[in-house]
Formats: sequence, structure tokens, C-alpha cells
Amino acid sequence: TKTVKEVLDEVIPKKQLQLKQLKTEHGQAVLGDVKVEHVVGGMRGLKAMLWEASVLDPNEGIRFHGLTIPDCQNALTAAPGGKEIIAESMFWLLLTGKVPTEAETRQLSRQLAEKGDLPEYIEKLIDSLPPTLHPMTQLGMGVAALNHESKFQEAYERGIKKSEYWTYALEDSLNLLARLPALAARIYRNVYNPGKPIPKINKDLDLVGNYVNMLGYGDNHDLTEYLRLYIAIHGDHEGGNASAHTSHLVGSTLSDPYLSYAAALYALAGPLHGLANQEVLRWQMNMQKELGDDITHENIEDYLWKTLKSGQVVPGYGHGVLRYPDPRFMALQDFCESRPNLLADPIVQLVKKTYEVAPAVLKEHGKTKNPFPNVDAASGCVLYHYGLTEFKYYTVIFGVSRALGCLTQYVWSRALGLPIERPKSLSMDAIEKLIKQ
Ligand code: FAM
Repeated sequence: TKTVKEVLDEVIPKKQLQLKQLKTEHGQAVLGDVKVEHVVGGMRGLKAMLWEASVLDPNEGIRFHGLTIPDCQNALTAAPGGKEIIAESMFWLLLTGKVPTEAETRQLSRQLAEKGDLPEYIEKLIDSLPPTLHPMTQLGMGVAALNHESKFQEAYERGIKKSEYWTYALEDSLNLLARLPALAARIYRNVYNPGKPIPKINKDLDLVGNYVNMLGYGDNHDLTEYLRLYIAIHGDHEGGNASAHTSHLVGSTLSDPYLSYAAALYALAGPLHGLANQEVLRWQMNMQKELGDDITHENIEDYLWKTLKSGQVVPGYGHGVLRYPDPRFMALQDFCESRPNLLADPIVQLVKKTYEVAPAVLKEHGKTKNPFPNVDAASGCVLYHYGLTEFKYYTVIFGVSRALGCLTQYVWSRALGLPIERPKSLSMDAIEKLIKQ
């Protein structure tokens, strides 16, 4: 059984060669035009970033090294006694481009579990924060402070060759990933269950199994399975989304993996990005309160119009790239479809019914380019059903997950020796001058 580092040792030289050839043989090839609308429109659609682990097709959705979510569900190892993809097997796939064997997955689980305890100063830092501080702010602070342990930063200060960067980046990434569950669980405990003891990490359990245990829901097998799936499929969504792009930019300065990922978390904390899952549930619960028992398609339609006419966005709908229902949304819906208890839950029902109405309303409204649900439309209601009702915490779970993709690219960016990011900006006057030329 190989370690993830040993597999990377084999695949990195091939990718380095591929990049060298792209640069020397095709460096001047054109991938598209840069239009004024790109510069003033959030660079939407501009092909301007290298990101290895996944590519998002507007209609098909995400593929991780070519594999769709159902492909991953078939190919990747589940936990003993479970069916869903686990974070370790997804991380292995993202990092190496290879499907890990069961033995490789289990070995990575163990490796992470052994590194999973928080240093005492992090526990003290998190315990000192006011419980009213948003859990995402706390998560970012904890991740940033973990950089006290950064091997990458230490090695850089010592003076190392560029070719060695990635090995330290990998070490930091594994350490950070391993510690995220304990950090995120401590935040949950402090904010919602002060004083409750947190169980110790079980070395024989997978990362998410341990996370759910530390959150205090370890005896709920269905919730554990849901979070395994959730964390695996939220892991990466190509590079241009705000959290991934942020970590990529910050990492390009050779800031270490901890600081790069802390920055990503603060992008994830925005309501147009990761915080949308918190917003979806708030919005659906308000709808439920207003409609009472009268949950008909017509009433949902009226409620949607009310939201839109008040100038707000419908949370959980629309996407910067996708133009079709998000396969991550579909995977979470499928999880519900196979469980009658879940399907019978009023809030799960409401999400489903909203999906039956919202695309037509958003089409008629005519603004969004994508009237279909994104992953956030479904993710929160299932957590709510299982008793994880504190929706201000939901983005933290997303934050545990997105590390899979951001850290993968961090390692690859260093392995490929990518330069510091520095696009050219223009003022409106400068744009006008260029147009006139
Ligand atoms: N409800 C109402 N209006 C919407 C909308 C929605 N769900 N989605 C887009 N629009 C509007 C948008 O505000 C914009 O209006 P203005 O021209 O007045 O600025 C117009 O439609 C065109 O937007 P677009 O090109 O279709 O979307 P963008 O690429 O600019 O933005 C999103 C993409 C995701 C930020 C946007 O669809 C949105 O705000 N959705 C609701 C929030 C949400 O669910 N975010 C989570 C995204 C998720 F995938 C994630 O990151 N986790």
C-alpha cells in the first residue's frame, strides 16, 4: 500500500512535463477574448486560471478528474458499515487523480486521525472567543492561528529549493485537514453546548465519522452518512469560485496553507457563496411560518415573487457557471428519496416543493442566467431534520469540506511552480482609451 506522498512522487513529474510542454509549445495559443464585460462583470466565463482537480461543465456539473458524482459514488471507498463517499477517498482522488484502494483510504484515515488533536493554544484561543462571534469567523481564526505549526513556513525561512515546496505544502495540508474536525467541533460545542465534553478521536474511524462524534451526533448513522456525502461533494468546484480563487491567490504569494485556507474561509462566509446554505434555511423557515399548513404550489409561487419583488435573491438558486440543476443538489435529494423518514419531514417537503416551482418563477423573472437550484438549496434541511438545527453553523461544515479542494490545489501550485497571481487592472478611463485605439 502506497502513501499519498508516494503516489504524488510518481504523478508530479508527469504533470510538470505537461505544464512545460503547454508553456513552450502552446504558450501563445488563444483560449478566448477578454471583453469589457469580463472586466466589469466579475470575470464571469473568463478562462484565466489553472486548477487541476476538477472542471465544471455548465450543463453536466462537476467532474473530479473526469469522474461525476455518481461515478465517485461507485468508485470511491465508503466507511465500514456505510455507503457514502468518505472525505479521505475524495481527497486522495483530488490530489493524485487516482482512485485509492480501500487499503490506501483506510491508511489515510488513520494517518489523519493520528494527527487530529488540537494544540492547546488553539483550544485556549477558541475557548476565549465570545459565543456570539459567528462560527465562520471563529473557524477562520483557528485555521490562521494553526500556522504557528506550519512546516512550509519554517522550511521557507530556513531556505529550501523551489522543488521541495510541495512536500512541505503536503505536510501542512494533511495536518490542517486532520485538525479541522476537532476545531470545527470545538466551535460548535462552545457556541451551542457549553461545558459538554468532546469525545476523543477514534483512530479507527474516518475523518467525518470522528467529526460527527465530536459534534455529539455519533450515534446517528444516517446523519454521519449524510455528512460524509456532503463533505465529499462540497470538496471542490473548480478554481474560479470565490473560496477556491481566494486560497489560490493568497497561496501564490507563498503564504502557507493555513493562511491561504483561512482567507478562503472568509470568502466562503459571504451570503452569495457558502453562507447561502444558512440563508436558504432561514428563508424556507420564514416561508413555512407565513404559509402555515397551506403549503401549495400557488402559495410558494406567491412567496417567491414576494422575495423577488422586495429586491432580494432567492437563496439556493442561480450559479456563476452552472446552467442546469446542480448534480450536488440532485445527490442530496437522492439521499432523501431513499429515506422515508426524511422525505416525510415538512421542511424537506418544502424544499422539494419549492424546487418544483422556483425555476419557472425565476425564468419569468428573467434576471438570473440559471433558474435552477445549486447545492445550498438542499443541504441545510437535512441537517435540520437530524437535529443539527443551528443554521449559523452550517457554513462551517462547508468550510471543513472545501479544504479538500483548496489544499489539493495548494500542493499542486507549489509542485508546478506556479507564479504569484497578478492580473492587470484598468480604470474606466483606461478602458475607454483602449477601446478608442
Ligand atoms: N434570485 C434572484 N435574482 C438572482 C438570483 C436568484 N437566485 N441569481 C441571480 N440573480 C440575479 C443577479 O442578482 C443579477 O442581478 P443584477 O443584474 O440586478 O445584478 C442577475 O440575476 C444576473 O446574475 P447571474 O449572472 O445569473 O448570476 P451571477 O453569476 O452574477 O451570480 C450567484 C451567481 C450564485 C451569486 C447568484 O445566482 C445568487 O445570488 N444566488 C443566490 C445566492 C446563492 O444561492 N448562492 C450560492 C451559490 C452556491 F453555488 C455556492 O457558492 N455555494
